[in-house]
Amino acid sequence: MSEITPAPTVTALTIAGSDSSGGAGLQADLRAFNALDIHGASVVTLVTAQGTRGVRRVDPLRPELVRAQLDAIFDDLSVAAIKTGALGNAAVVEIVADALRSRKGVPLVLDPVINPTVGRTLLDDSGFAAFVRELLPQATLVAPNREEASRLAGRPLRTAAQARQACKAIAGLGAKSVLLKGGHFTGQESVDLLYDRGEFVELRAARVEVPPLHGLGCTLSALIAGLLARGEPLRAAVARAHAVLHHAIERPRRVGEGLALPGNLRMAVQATAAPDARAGTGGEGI
Ligand code: PXL
Repeated sequence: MSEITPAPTVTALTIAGSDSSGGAGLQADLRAFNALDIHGASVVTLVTAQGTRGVRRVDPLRPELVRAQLDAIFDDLSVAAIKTGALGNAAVVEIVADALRSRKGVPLVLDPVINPTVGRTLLDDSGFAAFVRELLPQATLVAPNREEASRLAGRPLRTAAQARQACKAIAGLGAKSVLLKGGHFTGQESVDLLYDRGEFVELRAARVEVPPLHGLGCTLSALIAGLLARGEPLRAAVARAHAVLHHAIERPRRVGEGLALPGNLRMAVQATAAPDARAGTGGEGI
């Protein structure tokens, strides 16, 4: 009997917290990688206890255990892109930053998770300082929401002009590009603002009447990391991830009494594929 030799599979890595409800965190990241048909590896940084009504408890893992997971992956798997989510504290941030310093060519997407929509903090103050000092300078892209951008830039963020200034300030901290997500602003449209190599690109979407959703930031940054792993250029990856997420936002799902979730991502990937790719038979559609 002849054995089938599997082809090497594109692999992305998430370094993030576990969300027991399955909506955000590494569970959302792995779902996004899977929707793009790439393999997902995961380094768990912390464990949350939460349903859809908020985070009840957060326990960071022992730093040695985070390091052991990173070593096990980097000793063996070929990782084509990395994203980080909730990191918990400075000890974990430093271990992650250390491991990533020896993987300089690999695209790195940072979701600077600090506070969940409801519940306890996911990055303490010294962890935030370590994040700015050690991880931001390594980032291909950092994708803050309004509150995170305001904290990173050290100033309030109300107007469009302030949003642009904040992007520049955050790039000044060392990130190659910045995606300021518009979901937490108000207005008829949600505008995500990408600042990349000195230029701004606006990604606009009609604000849709949906219940408050959970896991959007994780999903977006994981989609971007996944597309970068597939070799997409940054701006194309951000635009495609934005379109995929928007499709899923328009089809929310309820799994509990609290926050709802974006809809099926695999369907969103297929529905937003270029028309010629959709017509093809391979089902690639990326
Ligand atoms: O959405 C940010 C986030 C990231 N990671 C984990 C979370 C949350 C929000 O609840 O629980 C583990």
